[in-house]
Amino acid sequence: MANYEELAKSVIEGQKDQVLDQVKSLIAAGNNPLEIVNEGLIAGMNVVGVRFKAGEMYVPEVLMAAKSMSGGLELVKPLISAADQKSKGKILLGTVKGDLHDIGKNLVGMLIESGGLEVINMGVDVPTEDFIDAIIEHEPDIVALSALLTTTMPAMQDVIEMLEDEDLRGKVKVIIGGAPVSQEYADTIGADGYAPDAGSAVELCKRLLASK
Ligand code: B12
Repeated sequence: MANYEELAKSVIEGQKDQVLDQVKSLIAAGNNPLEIVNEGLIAGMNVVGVRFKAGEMYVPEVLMAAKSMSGGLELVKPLISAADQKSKGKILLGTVKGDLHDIGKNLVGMLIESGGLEVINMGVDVPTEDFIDAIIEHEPDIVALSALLTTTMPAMQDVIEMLEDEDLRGKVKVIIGGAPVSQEYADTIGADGYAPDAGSAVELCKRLLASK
């Protein structure tokens, strides 16, 4: 029988097939899908983050871990997304220009979806003007921007400034997140909100939707 600790270990080792088998067995055993994500998949990826930072893991290994985690997430996703629930709000989500990190963003998207909101995921390295075009096309309630690099954080400010230039700022709330981002930075660039993790991102979206 798989357990969360073993699942986290398989993520760290980048053993995708093992991760898939373990997630399937945890689901079959009736474990809570959110717990599988938080205590297995994310727990493993957190260790990867620490080891990568310490120079104990290298990019190819990190990518293998990331792919394993994403594979596991895909299996759990249908169980926690309330697809048949009527959407209570529309969220446009993307990683800003120059930034290829998407694990945390996808997790945020997945949990927001599971909270009954509609998510349009634009992917990674999204040019500022593409966000603006998509906001015009889809008219989301909230645009959620992710950045994992200090060098790409300013692209979040670019989106807000372009929204102001296009007279769209009043039409959409902007929230930001990602490891280097903070509430202080959100205040500095005039974003409507910041959340440190996927769980609080859902609460933040619901709070902003309620105040609309
Ligand atoms: C995995 C990873 C990669 C993978 C990305 C794979 C992928 N598909 O995403 C690869 C190998 C490609 C990669 C590449 C690079 N990386 Co990298 N990477 C990481 C690592 C180890 C983990 C990130 C991660 O997935 N964490 C797990 C998720 C679950 O957490 P998260 O992303 O923080 O997301 C959570 C919250 O932040 C929040 N959140 C995230 N987005 C949003 C959005 C909103 C709206 C909200 C509300 C909340 C929210 O909720 C999420 C879930 O709880 C981090 C280290 C770290 N500790 O963060 C480095 C790190 C981010 N990378 C770093 C660097 C330097 C790079 C490279 C430049 C390396 C290089 N020399 O090539 C390249 C840049 C490529 C590019 N242009 O983007 C640095 C950044 C340093 C800095 N301060 O700028 C870090 C911090 C590592 C380090 N300490 O040096 N990386």
